[in-house]
Amino acid sequence: MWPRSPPNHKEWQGSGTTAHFGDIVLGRCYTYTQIVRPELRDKDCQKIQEAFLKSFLSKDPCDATEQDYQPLIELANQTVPCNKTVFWSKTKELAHQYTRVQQALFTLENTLLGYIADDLSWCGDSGSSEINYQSCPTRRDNCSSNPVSVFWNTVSKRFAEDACGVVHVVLNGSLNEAFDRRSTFGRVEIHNLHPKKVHTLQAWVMHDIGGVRSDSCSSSSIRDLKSIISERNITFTCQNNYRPVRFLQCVKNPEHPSCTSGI
Ligand code: N1C
Repeated sequence: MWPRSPPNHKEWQGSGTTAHFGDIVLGRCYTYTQIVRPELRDKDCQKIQEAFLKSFLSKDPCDATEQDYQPLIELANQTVPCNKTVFWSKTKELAHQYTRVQQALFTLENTLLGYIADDLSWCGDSGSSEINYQSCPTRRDNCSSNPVSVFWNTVSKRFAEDACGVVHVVLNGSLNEAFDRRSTFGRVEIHNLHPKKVHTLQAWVMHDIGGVRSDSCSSSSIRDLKSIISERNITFTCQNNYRPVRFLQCVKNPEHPSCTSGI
């Protein structure tokens, strides 16, 4: 009897596990703990790799849970200092460019777990202990509890719970809605900030240079965000085109009028 689908048959609609997944995880773990943040040099990258693999191997890839990732999260645990957390939504590249310059600031990908998993894909199968390099399930397979989505939901929740002081978010003001309740930021992170620890959320609404100014601090989507935050007894502030981040956008467009005169 053939135990599973034959090789090369694509079971799911999403791309499969990133080639060399295990090696990439181990390599990124060493890069981060030995070079990027040597204060974490005592982390056990072998154990972290093993815990990551165990979180999804031999399991139904449409039934991943927060618990699957608890051992990994505990091994990789790290403290982000107060006032240094940066969230983002639809502005990943810009937010990362900013934290690259402001090295004291942390997006989730500037923490060990986010750094290891960034842009990777992974899944297994309940009927085998192998990594599935052929295909992985997505929402299109009617499988929202897939290992990658559950991972980002779980670690985003934890990242928000751990935040303290003033926290920041970089939003995309060139979209129809800079704040989207369905995004990870809108669905998970803002609801998991602890009002006793986080006193202010500072939003930076950035417009693409030469793009449309669809949404700004005075728009309805940002009013929506403000009301959710205020109801949670956290102070909300908002700035359009926050200058330090605008300067990064201007590096690529130095002659644009918004970069040569006061912006
Ligand atoms: O849904 P989003 O953005 O609002 O999620 C971003 C938000 C950030 O503040 C992060 O802390 O949630 C966290 N986060 C990641 O760090 C992350 N890295 C990679 C959430 N998702 C992340 N990914 C992948 O990008 C993941 O597969 C998820 O579905 C997308 C979300 O990107 P988005 O819609 O721009």
